[in-house]
Amino acid sequence: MGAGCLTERMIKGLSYEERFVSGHRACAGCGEALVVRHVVKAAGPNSIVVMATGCMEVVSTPYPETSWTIPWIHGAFENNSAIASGIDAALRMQGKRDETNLLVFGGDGSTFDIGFGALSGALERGNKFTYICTDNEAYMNTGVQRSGATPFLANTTTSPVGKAVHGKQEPKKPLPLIVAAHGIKYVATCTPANLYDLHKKVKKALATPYGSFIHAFSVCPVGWHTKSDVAVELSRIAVQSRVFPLYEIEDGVLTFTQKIEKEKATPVLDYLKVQGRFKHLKPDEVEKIQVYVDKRYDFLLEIEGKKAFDTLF
Ligand SMILES: Cc1ncc(C[n+]2csc(CCOP(=O)(O)OP(=O)(O)O)c2C)c(N)n1
Ligand SMILES: [Mg+2]
Repeated sequence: MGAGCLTERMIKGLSYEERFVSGHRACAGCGEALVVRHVVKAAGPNSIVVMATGCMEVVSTPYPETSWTIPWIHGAFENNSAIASGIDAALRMQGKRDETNLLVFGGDGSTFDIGFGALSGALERGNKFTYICTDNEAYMNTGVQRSGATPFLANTTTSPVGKAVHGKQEPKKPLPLIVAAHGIKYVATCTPANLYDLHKKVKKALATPYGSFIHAFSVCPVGWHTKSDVAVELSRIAVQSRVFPLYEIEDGVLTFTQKIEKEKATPVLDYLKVQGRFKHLKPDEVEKIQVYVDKRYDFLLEIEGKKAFDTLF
């Protein structure tokens, strides 16, 4: 590694220290593991991780081994955020709240669906932690079942492609916006292709009083039926095609951190065509997805720069 590279990393504050270390059993090319690794890298040493059931929990803690060099606790889907609320309260009692980062990880199944009640309650109560949803758009650990995060028309084992049904019939739940509507001060999206952006957002989230939320795009080569070397490139295409917009919502105001003009956007087809979960799509279905992606992006453009969400704290 050249000195120039080292200098750039140091200037931008990217550390070499690992807290989610190698030797875990994530599949080759797992985007979710990349996100987890960088989030805890950005967080720093005084961090506690609460992690729901899912791929990341399973691959990183096969008893008696662990890939974690910082305190880590496993929560069920339903009580992940409740455990974090308890740790938040305990840290306050101990007078250690300000010096400790509390990170909560959940997959999309955990966050969009099963653990949403506990997350919503904790946000409403004003508990302080940074929740990171690693979204690989299905229940991957149990064999690729659809979740509230699975995109429209994607093939999963419970939204299969047949004559009557052509993949998932429902659109993806707009979770970051639903979370922002709780009135918390910081919500952001990130991908592992935009590392400095990811690091900056994690640091901002952790500095936020009360709850904060990060939605992380997490490629799954197994469930998405892609090659195992595409996680970073596909994350980049997701942003460029406006499938996964990069933004922050600070104090209720949305700002794009990378705005993609319609004329310069990559066609959504470029994003879909490298993934086997979309290989059944007919041209009119691709067009439907394109229209849908544009509509969702237009909505974000409409609320950009405005106080679109009340902040309660
Ligand atoms: C209440 C409950 N229902 C179902 C399961 C079985 N289960 C274990 S892991 C998993 C999938 C988790 O999906 P997600 O949260 O998206 O994480 P991923 O594995 O995709 O990273 C499921 C359904 C469980 N452990 N608890
Ligand atoms: Mg998942």
